[in-house]
Amino acid sequence: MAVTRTFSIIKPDATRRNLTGGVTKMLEDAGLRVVASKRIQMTKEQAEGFYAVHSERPFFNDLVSFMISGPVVVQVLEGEDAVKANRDIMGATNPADAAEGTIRKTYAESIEANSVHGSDSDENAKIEIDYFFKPEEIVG
Ligand code: IDP
Ligand code: MG
Repeated sequence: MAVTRTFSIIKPDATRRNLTGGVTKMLEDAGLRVVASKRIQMTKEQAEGFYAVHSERPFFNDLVSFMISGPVVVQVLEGEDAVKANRDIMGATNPADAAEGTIRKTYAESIEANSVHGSDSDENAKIEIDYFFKPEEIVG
């Protein structure tokens, strides 16, 4: 298995509840290393662009509003098969379906306010990392 990178967001419901450290600890305990991190307030345009793949979904406008409702922490994570490792520790999209010990089971408020984002493929990880980070901001 190769060491790869994935992209993570600690969402506004988690930053609001002072869970940046708690979420990051769970990521690190799962074997992922934070190689880039910044706390930002996303603009509406940034959030719409990031979630463009979901633009036809009924929850799109609410999702964009939620993602700009407070600061987020965008991160690049590195580790063995990072996309899968991150998805595994995140848990299912809906916290009601998420396994015990996952971030969403532990912290998420709802299917929308579910505390974390994680890339779903190596290809999308690269696109998402490039959307938020310059190469020199990533220090492995
Ligand atoms: P994922 O974050 O587990 O990859 P996606 O299907 O890619 O899930 O959805 C992106 C985000 O959109 C979710 O993390 C969640 O915040 C929101 N979302 C997904 N499905 C729903 C829904 O049915 N209602 C409200 N928000 C949703
Ligand atoms: Mg997704």
